[in-house]
Amino acid sequence: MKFPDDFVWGVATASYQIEGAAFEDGRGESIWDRFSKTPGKVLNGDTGDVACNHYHLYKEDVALIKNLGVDSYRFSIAWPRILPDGRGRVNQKGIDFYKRLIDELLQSGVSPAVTLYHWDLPQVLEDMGGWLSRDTAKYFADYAMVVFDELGDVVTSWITLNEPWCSAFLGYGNGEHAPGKKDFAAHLRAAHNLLLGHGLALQGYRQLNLAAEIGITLNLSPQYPASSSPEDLAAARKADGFQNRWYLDPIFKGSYPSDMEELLTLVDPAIRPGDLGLISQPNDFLGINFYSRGLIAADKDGRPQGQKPERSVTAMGWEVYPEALYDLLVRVHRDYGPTRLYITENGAAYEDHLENGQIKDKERQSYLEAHIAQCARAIESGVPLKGYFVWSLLDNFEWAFGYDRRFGIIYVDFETQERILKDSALWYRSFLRR
Ligand code: IFM
Repeated sequence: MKFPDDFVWGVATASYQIEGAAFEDGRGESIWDRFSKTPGKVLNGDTGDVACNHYHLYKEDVALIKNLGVDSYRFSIAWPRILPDGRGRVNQKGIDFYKRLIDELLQSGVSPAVTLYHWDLPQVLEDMGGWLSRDTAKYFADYAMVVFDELGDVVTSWITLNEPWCSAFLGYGNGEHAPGKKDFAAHLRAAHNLLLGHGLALQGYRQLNLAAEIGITLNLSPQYPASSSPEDLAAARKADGFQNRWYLDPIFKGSYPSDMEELLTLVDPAIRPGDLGLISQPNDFLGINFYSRGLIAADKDGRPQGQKPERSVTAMGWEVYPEALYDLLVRVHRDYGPTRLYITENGAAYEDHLENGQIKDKERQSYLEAHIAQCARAIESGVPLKGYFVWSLLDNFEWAFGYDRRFGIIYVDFETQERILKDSALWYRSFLRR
């Protein structure tokens, strides 16, 4: 495997999934606080109240990051820690936490890659309509400006949104995530307002003339037809439109996919003149979170139906199919031509067994090795892939699955908060040394 010398190797996390300290130092309530405390929404009634207690253990965690030998650490900022009311009053203690964290990283020679929105919307804004309201896009840009102002001189890389498909569809479409709304048509409005928020934040950022790069992260997944029948081909194309092009097209082409008529009529009322221009302003990079592929057949009405995986699956039930990452990278480069690409998340949940102080997570290690190999292949084919971040540094709060699914390369004992490097972490460290 060959990688350029300046290739960025990293690990990633997100605020609600690791920080804990949910009620400390003036942090406001987020939609995930409310949702996780709603009976039946999260497995075992787990919440992010304590999570990995990273808010207090950040020094130890940065030492672990340094010890892995990565170049960069991707984490997210909790909007309700900065603006407990979603807008207006700034909570200095929240800003100070991220300043301390970034100082610690910089002193350790690790560059901070910061996501502004990884799903923890202030609950007060949800009460005013959340992402179904256009105002939230503006409040997001205002919040971003506060953060740029405070941390703009020390951050290396900015990501506006993490996986808007999840915020929109899982949050407002099928209700599996906070805020738990179930309205298919409405979720497309949420998606549009999220993208608008990205556009407004990007516009504000450009006026500051800061040096750091800025982009957006999408969760993309190639959708392969289950057969070569015209019906399956058309269904796979639809699934691709829904999952991938609905976000890629507005960001890189300034329009929603023209072949998705049924969705276009639903989103139309939300679009105002100028919106798509804002959304498609040039960004510096596209972040891709990649986990698996889709295998799609048409049902009797031609609708896309996911098929049973052909290969082994992870604890999430997601098929392990590394070649899809190569196909995806080549296709995104060819069809959209982003200046730079990063894999901002890639990793796997497996059941881990702690034996004699060790976790022999061979499957996770093979997953990572196989996907990194596909990255090398893509670079060889001319894809401007500039970095790769493992999801995740630590076992953490896996949203609706609570603490039941472990993605970390570092094991967390949630009773004692002890961290133990899994074999996959030891492998990643020696791979990076080599
Ligand atoms: O844990 C999540 C992360 O927050 C966003 N991307 C997918 C991961 C695994 O489900």
